[in-house]
Amino acid sequence: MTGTGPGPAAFDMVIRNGRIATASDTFHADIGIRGGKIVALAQRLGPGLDEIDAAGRWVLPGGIDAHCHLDQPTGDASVMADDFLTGTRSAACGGTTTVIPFAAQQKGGTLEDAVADYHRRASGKACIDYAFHLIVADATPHTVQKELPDLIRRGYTSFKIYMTYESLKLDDRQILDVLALARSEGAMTMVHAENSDCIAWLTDYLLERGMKAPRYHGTSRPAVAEREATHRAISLAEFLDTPVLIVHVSGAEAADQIRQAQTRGLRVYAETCPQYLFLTAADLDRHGFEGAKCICSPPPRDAGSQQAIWDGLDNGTFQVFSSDHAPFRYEDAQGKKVAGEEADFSRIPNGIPGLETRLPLLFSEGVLKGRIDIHKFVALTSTGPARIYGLYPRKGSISVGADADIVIWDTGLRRTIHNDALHHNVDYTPYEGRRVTAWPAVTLLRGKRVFDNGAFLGQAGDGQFLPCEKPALAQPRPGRAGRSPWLE
Ligand code: DUC
Ligand code: ZN
Ligand code: ZN
Repeated sequence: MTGTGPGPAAFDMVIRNGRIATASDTFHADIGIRGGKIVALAQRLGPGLDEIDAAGRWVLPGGIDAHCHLDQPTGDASVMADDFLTGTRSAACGGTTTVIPFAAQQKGGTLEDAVADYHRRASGKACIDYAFHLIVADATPHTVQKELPDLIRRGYTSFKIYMTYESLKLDDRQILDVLALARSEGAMTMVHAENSDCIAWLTDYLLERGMKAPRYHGTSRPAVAEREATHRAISLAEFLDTPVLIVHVSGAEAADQIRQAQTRGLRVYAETCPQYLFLTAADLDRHGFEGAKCICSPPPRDAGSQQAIWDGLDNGTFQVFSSDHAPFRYEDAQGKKVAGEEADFSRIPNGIPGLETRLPLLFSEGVLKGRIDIHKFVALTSTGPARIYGLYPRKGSISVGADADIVIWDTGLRRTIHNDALHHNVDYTPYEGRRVTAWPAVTLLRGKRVFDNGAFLGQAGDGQFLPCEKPALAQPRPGRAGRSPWLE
């Protein structure tokens, strides 16, 4: 549609008549976009070269998927199905305009090499904007004291550490080294919290008794192992008086630890994901090997856990809702079947796809069913991650000066999720056959339509790398002198 008003167009694009929602407000206004930025918000703006009538629709900031794995080397014969082209294409079609995947250090390797490698994988391929978290898998003095400070200064201001997985995990002493560095540099530490030894012990126990099927993946990683590690991660962060963010929380046990810490005044943040709202252990018990499609860690749990996660989204325990997209094809010798269909659960790659379905699922089941309000939806899926990872207000905001990353939503739909309509490179979705009632009508990346009326319109290379600021939320809480006297 072209602007029809009098005089030369003042804007590259105007979105008219929409009902705009931010993390705090709802208002009706036109949005004027020039040079990829929001430059005006007002009742009746002049013409744009391009215009969209959003009457009767929600207009929200573009989604930020702050936890996804794209083209990440795995360390075994499996290969991730999505690279930066197919992954970001899929994200855009589901209303996401920024992704933050992981540049993962290999044990024995450097973070610098991981970052350089990851830029090569992303550059020229990404269709939406992207930043990188680091994964610190080898916390040597060189990595912690030299590489991390350098990289933080260059815009890599968050890093994930693991308490489980043989090739990735750090021990408590190493975790302290990383947390101390995060504190002194003002970076955000994300923790994968599961007790490694409990899982290894129980895995051996199950396999010795012939319990090999995919469903035993869930059995081998019980909630108590997640709860213990969550408690320990929080305690280590408290010991050093520094913020920490627990990723992919699966249920009440871990959520309770986080909530208690928050109530005690600690800067403990948390993320959860669609699989903990929409899947349970029963999905790992599908016929034959099919349960492998839903193997991820921590595993989906039960209906009570799902309710606890909904409660935590509503009551503020969680600040971030991400996909943890970790894509492996099912019918593929480099995917879920990398060790064959007879393989025991411990040899099945962990991870499920979810970049494209994250927002429609939460909008449908959360906002439209009254479990969370529209502001919470925006906070969890866009503004919260932007603030926590140092991208705000360029991202995660509908305000003058922000990037024009905007999603216009269709609601009241009756749509069934089918994998063949998705845009990732995975041959299944765990949500096959599930009904949704919301889907993006239009996704704009810096003012450009990348998804419109069911069609992907973006291009490889449209996405820009985003260096992140040091997040204010990663600062130790002021006024807590004396809590950790060993730091004075
Ligand atoms: N768990 C992770 O920690 N990362 C990727 C996939 C998964 O299931
Ligand atoms: Zn993880
Ligand atoms: Zn992950």
